[in-house]
Amino acid sequence: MEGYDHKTIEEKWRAEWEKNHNNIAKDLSDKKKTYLLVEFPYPSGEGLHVGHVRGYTALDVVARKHRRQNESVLFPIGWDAFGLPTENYALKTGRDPREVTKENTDVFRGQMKRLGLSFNWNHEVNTTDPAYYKWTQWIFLQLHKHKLAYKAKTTINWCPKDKIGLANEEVVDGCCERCGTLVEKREREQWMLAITKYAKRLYDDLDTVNYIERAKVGQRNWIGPSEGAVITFEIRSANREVEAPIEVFTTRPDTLFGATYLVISPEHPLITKLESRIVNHAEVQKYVEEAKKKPEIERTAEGKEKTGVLLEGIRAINPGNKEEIPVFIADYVLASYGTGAIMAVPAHDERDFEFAKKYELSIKQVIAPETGVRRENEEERNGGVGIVFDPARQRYAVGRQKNGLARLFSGGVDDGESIQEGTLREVAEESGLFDFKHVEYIGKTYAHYHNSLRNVNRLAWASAFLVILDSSDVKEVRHESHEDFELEWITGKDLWNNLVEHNIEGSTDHWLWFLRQGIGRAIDLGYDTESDKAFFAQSPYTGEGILTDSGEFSGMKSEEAKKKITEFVGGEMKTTYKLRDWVFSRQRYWGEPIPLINCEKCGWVAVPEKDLPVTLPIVEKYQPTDTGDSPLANISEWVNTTCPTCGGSAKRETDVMPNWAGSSWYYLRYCDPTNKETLADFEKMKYWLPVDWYNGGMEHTTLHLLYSRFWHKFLYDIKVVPTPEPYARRTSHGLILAEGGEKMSKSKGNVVNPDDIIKQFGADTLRVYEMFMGPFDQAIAWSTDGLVGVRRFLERILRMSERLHDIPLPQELETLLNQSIKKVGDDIESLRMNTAVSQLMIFANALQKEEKIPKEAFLTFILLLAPLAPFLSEEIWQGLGGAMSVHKEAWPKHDPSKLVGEEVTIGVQINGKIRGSISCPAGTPEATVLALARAEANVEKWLNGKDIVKIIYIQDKILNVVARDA
Ligand code: ANZ
Ligand code: ZN
Repeated sequence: MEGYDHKTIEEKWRAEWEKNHNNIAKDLSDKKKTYLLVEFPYPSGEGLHVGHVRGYTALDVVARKHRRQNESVLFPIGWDAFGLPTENYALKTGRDPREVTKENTDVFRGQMKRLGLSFNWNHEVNTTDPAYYKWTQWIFLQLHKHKLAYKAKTTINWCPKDKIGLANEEVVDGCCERCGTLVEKREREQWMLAITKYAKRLYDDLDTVNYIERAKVGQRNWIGPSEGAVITFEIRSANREVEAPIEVFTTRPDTLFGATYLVISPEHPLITKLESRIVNHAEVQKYVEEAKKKPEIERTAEGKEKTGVLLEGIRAINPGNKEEIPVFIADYVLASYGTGAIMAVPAHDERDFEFAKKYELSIKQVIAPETGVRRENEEERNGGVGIVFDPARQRYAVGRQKNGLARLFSGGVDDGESIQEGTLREVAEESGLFDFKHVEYIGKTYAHYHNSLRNVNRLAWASAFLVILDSSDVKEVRHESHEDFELEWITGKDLWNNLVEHNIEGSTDHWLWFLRQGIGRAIDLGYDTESDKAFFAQSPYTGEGILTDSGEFSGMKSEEAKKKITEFVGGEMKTTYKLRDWVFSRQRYWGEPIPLINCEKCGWVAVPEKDLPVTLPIVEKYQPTDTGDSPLANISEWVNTTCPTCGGSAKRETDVMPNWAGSSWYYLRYCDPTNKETLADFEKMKYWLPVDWYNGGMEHTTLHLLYSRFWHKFLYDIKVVPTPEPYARRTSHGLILAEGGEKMSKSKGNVVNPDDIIKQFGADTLRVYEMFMGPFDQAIAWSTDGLVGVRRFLERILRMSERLHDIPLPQELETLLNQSIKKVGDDIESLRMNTAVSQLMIFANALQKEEKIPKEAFLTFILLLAPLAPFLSEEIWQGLGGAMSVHKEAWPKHDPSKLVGEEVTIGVQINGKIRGSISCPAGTPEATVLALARAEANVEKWLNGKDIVKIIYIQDKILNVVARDA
């Protein structure tokens, strides 16, 4: 470490910059603006962690570069300071959370400055500052005014330990996200925000923004649009009177004719409405009570045994075929989705199938899978096949052809026969078997195949029957001339394997489908005791296909039938969303008070805007209440107030806002953090918005982004903000794991504290190391070796600065210099910080090899290094006579005519397959080649979301990547 006294260097320049180098973002300047945003931290008692440093440093590098491109840059920071840990800590120690927050933010601020983060400190905000949350409350009042905030009785997730209502997203696997306690259900009046009213726009407008794909996917899934139909079923009671109808939501209206029962959720209002008609009401009521206690995920969990109760005394009419069908309640149907009621189609839906099996309800196939591939000159016909089983032998009867194929006995239908009659006749003629004990229809397919005996292509409506033999006696066999096969007995699995072997272009797909179902049924009936139960199981066909048994719609493609059937029954096509309204109440102290007053006469009345903010009362002591009310409920001087409308006595709302509130709009306040008249001046917002680049953790890409986009769109609608979207671009950094790859956690004692690293190695080393450690969007393990390597690199740079000569740039360095300018610049813009650093290392190595290091080139190197290692760069720059400051020097420009050295083409293999190739200068290092390869969509497609296990790079020739699912 000798020679590189990072402590002195960093302290000196930090003080110097504070004096002369304050980053002041100039509003409304003529310059091009760039608004760079990082997620503001929750100022916990633990201080910054190295994960913060990764995201903040990256955008700090970007900010420093853009300032030097003569742009007006806004790069603000602040504190998302309401929240449970502070509240709990304050509760435990009996201290005021304001004081605790102040201490914590002071620590964070100091750390950020030591890191050399060039935030615009004059734009700092704090969500717990009444001058800030005045406007959070103001936005809430606008939402309330526009009927987007409403109070509703909901079952909430209740954490009995934290005594707090949790939003769905704060419940992880049925437990409280914070403390891990099993979450209970409670009924409560809660303030809700109607985010669902914005579902479509939040979904559609994702097409207009540049977010990393994972963020878009996360949001799309969370919003979860589902296209379907709402269809009304008439309800009749026992005396055939018509009762209130039931509306169902279905994504498969094409399966209507297969709806053999209805299911309504236990919370459905119809249960109360029809109380007098439901004969077994007591039993039903008991089921309802139990269902209410269960969390949603448990109710809908896959593989969980379905339960339900038949509503005796009422029936529904299927509007497709007018058949009367039973109605159940079952907890697998959720009240909060669609219409809270479904038409059950057990032949085509997994959950309905399971339920129907259990309660022995009828299962009716109405969609036939289309199997095989379409061929030329297909002959159409209807036919049936028999899956013929002899229980005594435990074998299936097949016809063994000369070519080795085992075929099922099958044939066409003659005039006047039903399919079943025709099939059984063919079975008897072809096999000689006749002594049938049990015959059952299995299903239908629409099959393209080649009949090898007749050598014709066929398109057939094929039906399958399970035929159980009473005896295997045979009568005379009547083969037609082309039919050349022998009766043979074979196990189910052998038959399956034989058909698979001869399955050319899906020719036997329909038979395979029949076998699964038919043998599954034989097992169910107890006849086949040897076949593999798990393998041959009846299952619903959930795909698309051709309609069958559906009246006039039979023969239609399911896709087309969706609309047609919906129209036919007077239903309505509708998109439903998984997104739920946002539960906005928290029963806590340390949050923004909800600015509403409840008056007995006037109801809920908004606090007049002039009276904002409604500040949190300062109290000696506050405790969560046992009733589940907020601690504020105990502070009567605060709670009791007068009604703004009638002047009568009234009470304040004691719930506070959730953590998400302050962070939903902080980027607006940054534009104008001290404005007293409005949340931010419109002209200033017009200048700065939208945020050009927002970086934050992967874990916030769904909810936080969605919530703030919702508020933003609302504010846009009421003309408070100038743009329809808040963030033009969103990137995310991956986690930093502990050395060895585990998650960092206090309990494991493997947390790396940035303060320690700064002390021992310096902030510059920490910054450059975190940028160099790996691809920015991926999780990466901390490595002390890597850190030490970076420190040595910086030491070398310092030593090189003592060996400079005023000599012209040698020819061979010219290309590298221009390439480095271009590459470092490009990489910073695309957040490939690791390859930017490796390019700097290559450049430095080349300079170092020169006997005399050319000063000009070295200074250019320092200009490129400056955003990454701001302290050391300043030290060297000024030491060499540069002006104050290196951070005000123009960003270097490359000469495009001097870029090309020798170019090579490198093949990219992923898991042994060539997936693309890239061109780059000869000698490009592995990390850069990998980054370039990943920039190719075709390559990235195979790596996206995967972990890279191994890289083998043959210089200038081929890059081999071994990856596996993360
Ligand atoms: C009949 C049907 C037939 C269905 C079929 C599916 C397959 P997604 O895709 O997730 O939106 N459903 C509707 N409301 C429900 C509720 N409140 N609770 C539980 N299930 C509900 O799912 C839509 C499908 O889930 C709907 O389409 C409905 O079942 C069921 F072959 O209707 B379907
Ligand atoms: Zn009143």
